Amino acid sequence: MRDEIIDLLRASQGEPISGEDISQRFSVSRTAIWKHIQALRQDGYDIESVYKKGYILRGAPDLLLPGEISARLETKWLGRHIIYEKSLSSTNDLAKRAALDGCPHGTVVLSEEQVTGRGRIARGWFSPFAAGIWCSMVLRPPLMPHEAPKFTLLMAVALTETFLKYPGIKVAIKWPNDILCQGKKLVGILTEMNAEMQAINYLVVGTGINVNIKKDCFPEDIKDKAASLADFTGKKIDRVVLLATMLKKVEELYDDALKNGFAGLLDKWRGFSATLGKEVRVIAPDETFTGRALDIDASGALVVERANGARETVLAGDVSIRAANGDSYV
Ligand code: BT5
Repeated sequence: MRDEIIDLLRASQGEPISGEDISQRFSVSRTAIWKHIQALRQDGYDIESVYKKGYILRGAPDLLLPGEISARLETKWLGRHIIYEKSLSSTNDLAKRAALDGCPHGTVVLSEEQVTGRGRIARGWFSPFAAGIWCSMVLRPPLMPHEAPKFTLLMAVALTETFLKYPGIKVAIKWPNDILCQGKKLVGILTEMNAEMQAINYLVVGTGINVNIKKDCFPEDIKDKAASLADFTGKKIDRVVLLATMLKKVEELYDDALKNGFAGLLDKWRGFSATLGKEVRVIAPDETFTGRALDIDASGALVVERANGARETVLAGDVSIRAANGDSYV
């Protein structure tokens, strides 16, 4: 009901609507409407009461409230079911529980902050309140488990295409799961899977986007290598609009990949890559070596040529790229 009240106030575009009109519209008492208005104010909506005229919506809170997102969402299935919390341990953890409980394909889990946000291999992810998009999507593609890594690439391409709409942001994708702007990490992606030998049960694709985190708010250990989108646009970014745009893009790429295959997506990824053609240091689970990143193969694995000409196919690991002055890997 609260989302509907907000929709109604928004549609009236600054003209007051009386409590009486709203109560008739929803067939509830005026007291019930008053209580809903109070709760909406608690959520941060700026709702003015004009004596003897009614309520006017003056502003929405800077939060990823499901009603705000739905009002802007143009997707068919992605984000049509949203689980929203103000604070969580990790959106990926809640998404996995929701997936096990049978939540629909395309469910999106959002939290304004994560207390123990996760990177890969038990690393942390800094996720301060209302300053980023900490989001996990539950996807149930009818595919084999070895296809799962491609969804990390899909997410990276979707975000890169979304960011192109923001002037000043020129991003590149670092294999396998980072998006960088001027060498600083803006986005990290964590894809987790529940599968049987022959089929994916579900994927949880977790995405952390630094949107409006102030430079001096990053913790000491990452402040030199992390950045926010707002650092490059020079002004605060509307997270609701960004999220709705990104979900539309992810849905488009997902539907296309499932219908036509991943080749087109991999080509787009190659075009956005910060890694290909560069001297890289690969820290794979079993060894560390250097070489030149040549390509990604059809499975999304990185192909690296060592100095002796031997080619390695890297399925998982960290990659650092040799700095332009050749001194170090960053
Ligand atoms: C990642 O891991 O980059 C995957 C991050 C995924 C985060 C999302 S948020 C929503 C969902 N719920 C979760 O709990 N996780 C996902 P990795 O490549 O392992 O990088 C982790 C490293 O990035 C850390 O060890 C830090 O050095 C650095 N880091 C941590 N927080 C950061 C931030 N906000 N911005 C940039 N770098 C960060």
